[in-house]
Amino acid sequence: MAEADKQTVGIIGLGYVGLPTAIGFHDAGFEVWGVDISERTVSMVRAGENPTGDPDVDDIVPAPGAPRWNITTSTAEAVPHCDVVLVTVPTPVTHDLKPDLTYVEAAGRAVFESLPGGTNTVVVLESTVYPGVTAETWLPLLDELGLVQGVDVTIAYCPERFNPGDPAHGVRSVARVIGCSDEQVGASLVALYSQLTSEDVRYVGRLEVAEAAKVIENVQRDLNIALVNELARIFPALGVDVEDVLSAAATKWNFHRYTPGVGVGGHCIPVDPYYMIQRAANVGVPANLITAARGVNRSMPIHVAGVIRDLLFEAEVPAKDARVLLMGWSYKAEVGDPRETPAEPLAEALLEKGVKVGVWDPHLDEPLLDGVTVHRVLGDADGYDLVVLVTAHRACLEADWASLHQRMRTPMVYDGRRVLDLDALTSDGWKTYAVGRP
Ligand code: SAJ
Repeated sequence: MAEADKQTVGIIGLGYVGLPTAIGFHDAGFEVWGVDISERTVSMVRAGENPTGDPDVDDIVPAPGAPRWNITTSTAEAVPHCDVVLVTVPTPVTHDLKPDLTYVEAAGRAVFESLPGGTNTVVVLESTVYPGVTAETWLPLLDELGLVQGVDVTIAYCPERFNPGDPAHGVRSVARVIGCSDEQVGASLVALYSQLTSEDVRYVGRLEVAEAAKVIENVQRDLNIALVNELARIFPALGVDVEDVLSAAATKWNFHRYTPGVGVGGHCIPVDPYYMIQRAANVGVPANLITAARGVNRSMPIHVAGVIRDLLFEAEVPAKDARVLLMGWSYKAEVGDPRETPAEPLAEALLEKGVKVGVWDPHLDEPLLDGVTVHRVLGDADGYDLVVLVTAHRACLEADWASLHQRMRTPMVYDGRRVLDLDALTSDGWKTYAVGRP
């Protein structure tokens, strides 16, 4: 492989992870070939625009005609130019919560079919998968295409560790781990990624070690969130606010503070545990704790819908006449990403009870769910009985709550993320409720 700083890097998939990665390598001085199957994505990126929902990417897409910046829909065009090809395609779960590896397979096939042969091009999977997927999915393709590892191609795994909406942890400032069966290629990838990020880059041995590290990073996060969500259902029944308990516990040096909420969304945390569950099932080892944590987190939107129904009943607002406004729809603050958002099952549960549901999310303007009224501006939302804070966007916290109060039919607010100043809202005349609060 050429010296790290003289290499040409290909990125397959220009989404939330791939585009910032392509930009990061371009900023680091590399020749970059970015590939996406979407004409819309390619034309927007070529025009210097940001096709992702992550506002941190808004102003960093290279301008049209920038040197060393080649964007195309054709893998076959890009790959022959590349010393290293990074694959950053989605790895969602199917409707029955099984890992969907079709994108990984299709992207791998397109790359391997485009290899010139004899160049030992390094192909790195960055998408989150369970241990064993890279080898199981890609090695059969090499055999099928008559490609020889170490001669035509070497495969590796370097999990993306990207936190949308968090500029402090962008691709140029996160630690990385690299798995590869060939130690020398592993070392060369350490040199390559060390020019992308200022943080630690480490060769960790086999593909499976790096694959597993990424999955359990997110499994651990899901378990920790599930714990506080379970506590958020226990402590109100004891007449205690869970936030008081967690804040007190967090004074201990090694207590990790998480926040209960209306649910766990996104394309990482609620998805990756199913990869671990599936892998454990493949080898006949139970993953009871990981499975139970998923159950707790998936139950939160339904739990909150039940609490809201009870609050409306206590306020003598009949469910069939009730109107509830969801503040926020995106799975996470400061990004416009509806994937796996708990807002959806929450809205569905309320609609099933006959409640009319509206939503205002300043980061999202696409139609969100049949039957939900979308307010482009908060000022259009009036006549509601209860507001649910679903996503802690700054715009939600800083909204004009006083004028919203005037427009409410019944001024009730439910803080689904424990980020509102409930005392201030109470003194402003709101009836305030929150997840985990008695
Ligand atoms: N959430 C809670 N309580 C918490 C933390 C999160 O309910 O205490 C909810 C969020 O509201 C959201 C979901 O969980 O709905 C996921 O939140 P997240 O902060 O984990 O955000 P993600 O999904 O963008 O996670 C990304 C991941 N990054 C990568 O996969 C590279 C994850 O591995 C990171 O740990 C996470 O960012 C982060 O913030 O560090």
